[in-house]
Amino acid sequence: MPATKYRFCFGPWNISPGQDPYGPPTRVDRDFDWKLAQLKKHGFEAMMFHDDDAVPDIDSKSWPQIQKEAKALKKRLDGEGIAIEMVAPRLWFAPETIDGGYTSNDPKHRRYAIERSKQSIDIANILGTDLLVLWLAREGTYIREAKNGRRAIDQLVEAFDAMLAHDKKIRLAIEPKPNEPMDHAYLPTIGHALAAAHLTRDPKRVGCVIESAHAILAGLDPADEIDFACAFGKLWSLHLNDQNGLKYDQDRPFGCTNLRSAFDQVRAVERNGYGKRAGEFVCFDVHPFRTTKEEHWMAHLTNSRQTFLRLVEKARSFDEKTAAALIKDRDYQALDQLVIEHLLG
Ligand code: XUL
Ligand code: MN
Repeated sequence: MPATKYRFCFGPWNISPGQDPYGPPTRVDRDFDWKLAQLKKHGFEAMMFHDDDAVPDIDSKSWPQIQKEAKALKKRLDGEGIAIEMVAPRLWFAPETIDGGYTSNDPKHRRYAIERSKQSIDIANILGTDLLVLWLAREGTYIREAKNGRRAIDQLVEAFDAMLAHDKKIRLAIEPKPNEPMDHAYLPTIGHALAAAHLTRDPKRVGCVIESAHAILAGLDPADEIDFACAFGKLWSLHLNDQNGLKYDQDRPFGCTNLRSAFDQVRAVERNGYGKRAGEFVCFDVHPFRTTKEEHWMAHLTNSRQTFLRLVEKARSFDEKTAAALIKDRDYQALDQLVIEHLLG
């Protein structure tokens, strides 16, 4: 089988200006044109979009206006030869989503979340992608007594069903994350996401996005999550990054904290053939360190891409024969060192 020729992707939010909960931006934000030019210049071929990345201030605009702006964006990206990887409804900013989207305790707000998701599907259609990513940011609780966990699953499935019914071709890719902004999320792992998929009206069209940091936050191995999702044919997007332990979501450059885990993720990607099918991109959901100067603003993305490609070489040149012999001999001590020497070498 020919080797995968990987294609890379990021979202406009990944060129972030450096704000955190404790301080303002440290770089003057750049406009979309600049971000797009950077994407092309640095060897990326696709962009991810939240609905309001595609159409800013979306809630203040009419559908004809949204449609017009989405069509203009599509024309622009086609002209530049850039693919649109996915659209994701941003259901965590608006006042209507303070208590969650699909699982808000207020029925008006649940309706808002579903309507906004259907609108995102219509935008995805205009932009030419059949992938709707659902990061279920506020679908959880600060205190568990605030919501009924059983009802929350029913509400999530009801919302997924409404989206699947709205469009016969759309595929929903759930991006689980166990915590942040919530104390606990209702679909914290890939296993939960794929189990929930089976409660929907069309399980074939409900899959997932794996983000390395989110898996680590759940105490899981991102490489195992990749293998698990691929066993179901459900890995529909991939957000590679890194995370140093169980703390706030760090979105570090790929390989920054744990190069060996990054190597294992690349091996999992390679053995499952992710990246071979049309529309499959390696996305980096990474952010620059707050200290980053404007002239180094793309380094977290270009470094992640470079590390990924270097690790592809490492995965392809790994001494599989020796590894297999050591596995047969149950000499995992030597296997461990084989990996370490290979990564150091
Ligand atoms: C949040 C996160 C999001 C999604 C898209 O942690 O990863 O940026 O990838 O909504
Ligand atoms: Mn992500």
